[in-house]
Amino acid sequence: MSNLKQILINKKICKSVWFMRQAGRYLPEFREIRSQNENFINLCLNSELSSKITLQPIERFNLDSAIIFSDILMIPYALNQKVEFLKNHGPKLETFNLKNFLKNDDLMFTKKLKPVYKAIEITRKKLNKEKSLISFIGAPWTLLVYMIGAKLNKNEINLDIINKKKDEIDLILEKLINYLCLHIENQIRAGADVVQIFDSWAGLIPQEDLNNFCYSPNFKIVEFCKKKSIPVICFPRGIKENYKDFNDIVKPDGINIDYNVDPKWASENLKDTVIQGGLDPKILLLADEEIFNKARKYLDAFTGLPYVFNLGHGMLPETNPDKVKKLIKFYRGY
Ligand code: 1CP
Repeated sequence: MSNLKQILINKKICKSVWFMRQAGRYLPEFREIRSQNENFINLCLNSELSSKITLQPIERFNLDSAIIFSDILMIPYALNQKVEFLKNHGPKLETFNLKNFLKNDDLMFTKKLKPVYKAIEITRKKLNKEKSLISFIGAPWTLLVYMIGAKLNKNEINLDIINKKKDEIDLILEKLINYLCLHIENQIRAGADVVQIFDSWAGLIPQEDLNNFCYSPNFKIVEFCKKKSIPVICFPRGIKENYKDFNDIVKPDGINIDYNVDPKWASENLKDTVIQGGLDPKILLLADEEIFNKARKYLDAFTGLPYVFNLGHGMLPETNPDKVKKLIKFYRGY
């Protein structure tokens, strides 16, 4: 059993490190491949290349887990909503159409994502048995924000759209939960052994809607994973002190804290779960000693508890891979 799984399932206290967005943007070997593959969705659908990119950070840093190279927006793609990644702009989705959305079915969905599952199969064969292969999904709310075009900029959403379409949104979330559970099952069947749920825009949900849009959908997916004995890590980014309610209600095996959550507070308030991450990815842009000092703060706060070393959000594109290497060395020796 991989060490990540042992920590999540048996609450074993041992070292385990991987980084969100470890495969991609900041690695020169990724950029090389990316420069020859202009269409990002097609790159995610190229099983051989996707597997190769997944393994790049493992080869470079000998991390304990690999996360499959794909994207949360492969779900709207598989549900026949056109997705494009524009240079220096981010993702652009075709206008949402409920009728078209409801025409989808499980068989078509699985068929469109076959190359992702194939990439997992290829990667699992090449990856050392002691290492986890992490699969992931975007949480229903976070996907919805992209799908209905509610995202205004980095920190704001169009609440008018949300308020005007509440009934429709409940239906979309319900359907998404089913497809996401299917996607998890397919990924596990292909050889992944852990799943992480990215609720990247949970912090934008008004307090009174948290239950409906965040806790409840995450809970349903976690319940599904538990029924299938699939270890699951949740990442409800940006919900501040609501992390405690989230953890008490959703009860995932692991919870990734973001960099605004104080590690000491987390160690005292997030009970019966394995904590992962927290370190601000911006720290990796600083001098070595400053990086180590910040890392120490997390490692000290979680002494005697099962803890997975990771970041409080994805690695930044401007990160120098040598700094990553030094941080891993510091962690292994601490
Ligand atoms: O242009 C490029 O080269 C593409 C950059 C890129 C990469 C490398 C995107 C576009 N997605 C990815 C891969 C990716 N995305 C992984 C691969 C495995 C890894 O290395 O970790 C993962 C896990 C994701 C997850 C993802 N995609 C999230 C959740 C995590 C987070 O960062 O909050 C989100 C929100 C996305 C959407 C997305 N994908 C890409 C962009 C530019 C965006 C939009 C981000 C935004 O709206 O700000």
